[in-house]
Amino acid sequence: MRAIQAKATVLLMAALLLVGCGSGTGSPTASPGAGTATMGAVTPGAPVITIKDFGYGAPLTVAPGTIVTVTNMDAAGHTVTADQGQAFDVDVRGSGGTATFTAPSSPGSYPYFCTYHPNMRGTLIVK
Ligand SMILES: [Cu+2]
Repeated sequence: MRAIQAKATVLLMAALLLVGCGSGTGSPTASPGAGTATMGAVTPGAPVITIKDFGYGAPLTVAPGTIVTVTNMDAAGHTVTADQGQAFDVDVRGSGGTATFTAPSSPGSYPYFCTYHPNMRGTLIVK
């Protein structure tokens, strides 16, 4: 009888340990998730143009005067240069380089290109 009870106790403790480990692994995973959600709420204020494979991606729509961050995932350097006027013009180093510029204050559609690779074209929409 005692041997069976001891076994049962060991099994119970093992089960508790497993549960403890399970919840221990679960909660740290949940906490960063909540943190990411909080950061996600901040992200809309910091729009990003990601340059990849010599492309700017889909047109980005921002409010007038917004600070736009440009991230360049290519090895080559690129620029984000407005077609007209000097609305914006930034040089972004390759391999994860970043730069920021301020979106124009007047609403409109602002096509831009890369001065190194003029076939690269994108559009910033301000409204
Ligand atoms: Cu380029």
